[in-house]
Amino acid sequence: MAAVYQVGDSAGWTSMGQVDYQEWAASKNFHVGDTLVFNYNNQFHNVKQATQQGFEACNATSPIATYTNGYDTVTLEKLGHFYFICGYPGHCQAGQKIDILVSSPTSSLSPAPSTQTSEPSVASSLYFRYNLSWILGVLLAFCLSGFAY
Ligand SMILES: [Cu+2]
Repeated sequence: MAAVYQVGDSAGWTSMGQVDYQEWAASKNFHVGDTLVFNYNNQFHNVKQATQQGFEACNATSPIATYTNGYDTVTLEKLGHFYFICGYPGHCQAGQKIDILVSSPTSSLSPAPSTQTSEPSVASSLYFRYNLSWILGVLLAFCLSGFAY
């Protein structure tokens, strides 16, 4: 299933320092076919897809692609790193840069078995509790009927 991610969530694509884009990217699992949305005021920002060198040096002079609409969608069409920086002076240096790592779906499958194994144990404990209350109910009924006679 392809996902759509708004970069920086509600803060969007900004240089004001509210968003740690490395932390934001690290909290996600990006896959081929997912879409990034860069939401920003295009009077103050833009989006430049950069090389690794351009990303590290905050150099936007030879971008792979440039987006300036203010509501730009970028589809992650292949595995590997996608580097984006803001081309306005000082913004990349202020932290308006993001390294998106697109990984293969197999790497995201490893955490899945742990959640699957935890679910039946919850279900069985609920089943056990239900059974226990039923047994207690029967015992109580026996006691009460014993008193009645
Ligand atoms: Cu900017």
